[in-house]
Amino acid sequence: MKGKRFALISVLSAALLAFAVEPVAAQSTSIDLINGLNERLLLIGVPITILVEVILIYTVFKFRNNSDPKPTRENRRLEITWTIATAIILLFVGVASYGVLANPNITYMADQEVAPNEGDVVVEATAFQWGWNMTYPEEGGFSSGTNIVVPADQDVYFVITSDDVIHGFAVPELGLKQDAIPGQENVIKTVPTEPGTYQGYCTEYCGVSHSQMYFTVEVLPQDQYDQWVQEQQASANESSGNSSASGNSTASGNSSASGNSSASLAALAN
Ligand SMILES: [Cu+2]
Repeated sequence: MKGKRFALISVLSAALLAFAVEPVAAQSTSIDLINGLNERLLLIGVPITILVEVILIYTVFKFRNNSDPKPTRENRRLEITWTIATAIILLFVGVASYGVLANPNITYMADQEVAPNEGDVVVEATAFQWGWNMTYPEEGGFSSGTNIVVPADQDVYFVITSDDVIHGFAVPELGLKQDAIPGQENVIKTVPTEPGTYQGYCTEYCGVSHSQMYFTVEVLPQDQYDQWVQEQQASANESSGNSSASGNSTASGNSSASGNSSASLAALAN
């Protein structure tokens, strides 16, 4: 009797400990959805585990000296009960999982009503062997290398593709993961909620320097983000201005100079 009580108490306290762990503030809507689903599934998974383990331990102790075991007889009521209980549990798991999987912050589909609006941030992440090139097509197309900068509390879209082989785009802390496939643009969407710097990396083995394919996602308050974009655009224009100047110095003629200036005007207009 004492052993049984001890086993029960230790199983229950382990379950309590698992639930008492302080939940971390969500860093994005995507990771919030994933963690929420995980918690709901644990809420049914843990009690079932405890029930099964308690019955198992109880049975092993209770019948350990039984030299004449008898088979279980049919028990219709018990069978109906566990069939219905299992159906209800599976239904709950299915509905809860589908609710998260169908959310555009988890699975983005282009034909959904959710689409990038004016002012939404779009980052194009292009993978190659072995690195990343992050560009901002809505902001004039400047590249920020391997560092993504996005504003907090705003819809952010990542357009993920590859120049050569299949790579993987993953930022676990923000709940982001998507394949980078050559010739294909995969879009994921999220709303980062917590300013900070998050580590991203390639999750598809792609060759000898696969392990070097790191990138970062920096989440900034809106005003700091706007300032960063302006700085990037200014330095992009500066460098294109320099290249046109060097073009002039080669004395290839006035036509190339005017061509350059109209090109940079078009870039500004965009
Ligand atoms: Cu890779």
